[in-house]
Amino acid sequence: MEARMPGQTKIPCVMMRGGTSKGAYFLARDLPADPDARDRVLLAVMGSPDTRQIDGMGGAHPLTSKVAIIQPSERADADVDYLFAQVVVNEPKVDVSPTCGNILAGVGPFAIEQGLVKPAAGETRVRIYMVNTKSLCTATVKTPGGEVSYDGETQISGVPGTAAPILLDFENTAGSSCGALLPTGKTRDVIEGIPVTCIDNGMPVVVFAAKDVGRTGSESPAALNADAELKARIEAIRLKAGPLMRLGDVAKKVVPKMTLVAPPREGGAVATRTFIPHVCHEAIGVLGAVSVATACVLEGSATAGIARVPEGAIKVLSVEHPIGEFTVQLETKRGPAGLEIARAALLRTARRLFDGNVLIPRAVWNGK
Ligand code: NQM
Repeated sequence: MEARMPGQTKIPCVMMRGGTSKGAYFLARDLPADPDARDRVLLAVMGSPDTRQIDGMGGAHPLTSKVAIIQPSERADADVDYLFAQVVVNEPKVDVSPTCGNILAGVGPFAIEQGLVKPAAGETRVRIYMVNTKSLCTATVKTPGGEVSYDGETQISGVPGTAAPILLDFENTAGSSCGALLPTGKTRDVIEGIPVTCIDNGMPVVVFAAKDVGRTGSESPAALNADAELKARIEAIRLKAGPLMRLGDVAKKVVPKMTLVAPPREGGAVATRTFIPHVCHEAIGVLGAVSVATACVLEGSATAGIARVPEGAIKVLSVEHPIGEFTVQLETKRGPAGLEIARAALLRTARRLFDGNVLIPRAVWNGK
């Protein structure tokens, strides 16, 4: 429970790096139960709305303005429930429509260290119910001697050094937010004159060829962020794609994400540049990468003639992005409606960075 400070309410909080993102992790019981009050508190935690988030903990970028809310699960197939919240940097908005696979990487260690999951000797499997998308992930966390270990030899693009691997194993992510893997019913649509694949294998993404919008797909995120003409064009496609993807009006939502694809340059399966959705990602999101990799394996998608797809039922695809690559393993099978994705697995790392309390001005929440 929260304690009082003169003029402020104190909330237990852990800051973690999860994959290539960073955020505040809370136990659900420490936050207001009412969603409106909770969102006001989360805006105050991060210091939004403000481009610099100077009066809060946020890092002034979508990838460092994220929140995980964890509680023991009442489901038989899960240990903990994980609700993700994207705190928008420069608007008074908190979006719980998507999940986040990077912040997810910290959920297993957090659940063990907060005593919600009993660690095993060696490694501990934490079954996580992702509340936003109503889907399941099993995280395997290194726990030598029954304690979370963050040390290890796994390197992921976008994070300096190496750390202990956290295996994320996703089941049935197809249609997580949109109700179907291909929510428009087609592998390829044309929106605003551009051939696109609207796909949701854990994250709603609109995939289209960089060359179709007059770009190479090798531009830097800084160049793309400065490209007002491209951003306006992408937003026009996104606003039309939202209702077609059964997401309704997406003007105030952070989904779908928008991914430009180009032929691989580093020996991978495909090169990408992803808008999330108004800022270009320095890398690519976890479930964003799973959805893009899935588009690559579907015949006739917007990646046809661009992506290099390996043979076999288990496909390992290296999704190239501005600062490296993201390896996704997809287990495919033939179903009545064509190729289906049974499972997606990938490796991330995480680290507990700070363990303490955040302080919320009394005017925002008086702790009741
Ligand atoms: O797609 C960024 C990130 C993400 C989300 C975004 C993510 C995912 O890099 O699962 O990880 O797409 O907004 O954290």
